[in-house]
Amino acid sequence: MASIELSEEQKQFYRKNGYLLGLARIYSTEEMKRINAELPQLLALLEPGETAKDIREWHETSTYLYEMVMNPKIHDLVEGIIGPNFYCWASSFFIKEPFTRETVGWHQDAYYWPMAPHHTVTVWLAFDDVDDENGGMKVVPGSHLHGLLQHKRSTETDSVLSLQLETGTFSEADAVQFKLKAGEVSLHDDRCVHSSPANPSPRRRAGLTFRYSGTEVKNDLSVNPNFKAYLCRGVDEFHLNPEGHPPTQRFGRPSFKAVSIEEAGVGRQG
Ligand SMILES: O=C(O)CCC(=O)C(=O)O
Repeated sequence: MASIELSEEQKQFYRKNGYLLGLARIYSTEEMKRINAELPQLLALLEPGETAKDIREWHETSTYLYEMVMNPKIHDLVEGIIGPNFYCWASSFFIKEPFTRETVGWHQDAYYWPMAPHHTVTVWLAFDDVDDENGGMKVVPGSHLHGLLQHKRSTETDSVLSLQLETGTFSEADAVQFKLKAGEVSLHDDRCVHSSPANPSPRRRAGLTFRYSGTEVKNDLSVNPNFKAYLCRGVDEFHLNPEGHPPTQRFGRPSFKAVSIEEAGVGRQG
């Protein structure tokens, strides 16, 4: 597979702004068709009352997802941000069906996660073309440089998250609209302020997130006890986290219910 390493300019942009767009495509149109065609088999494992947002860490039990987690092209991008030694610990869907009201309130991922130090990048893989019409993500450039901001219980009843940033802690007017073609990815830092609005359009907006951290990042098992690190590149000199085992079946769900980011370590400082 051809390497798609980040240029020095792209790395600098990420350091300054906390996100990256305009990256080489990870999956071709044909590959995305195949990935989308298989998705219903994963969704079929949901139990009554569950939705796609309950699919968390199923890469641990589904080669369908694990193959994406371990995609060398994605690893090339992550290595440019995190460095040579990193692991993946999370995957989750954010699917907005056409004409739906669900939003993602303004937040910083690191506020929720019981992990230190902050050295995590999210890879957001577009399953559909995503833009301002179907609820694409918005990110505030440079917001990752100001530490963790105060969050409060969400007052947005349609938000899938339970917390949101206090108004006045960031400048919404500065936010950049993410636009991606299916098969492309964006990257964002775990302290970056971001959100996404509802999807009033007739087009689905589905994305799958993967979270990659440097091997020096430790999860607090007392808050997120099922945490498993899957080494992707390099060596783990620190052995701070339990290691995961690759899945053997195409589609399967873990026996545990993964801690959602809303329920995990809330209010950590960093
Ligand atoms: O997909 C979205 O709209 C939000 C995703 C998000 O909050 C994240 O990846 O951290």
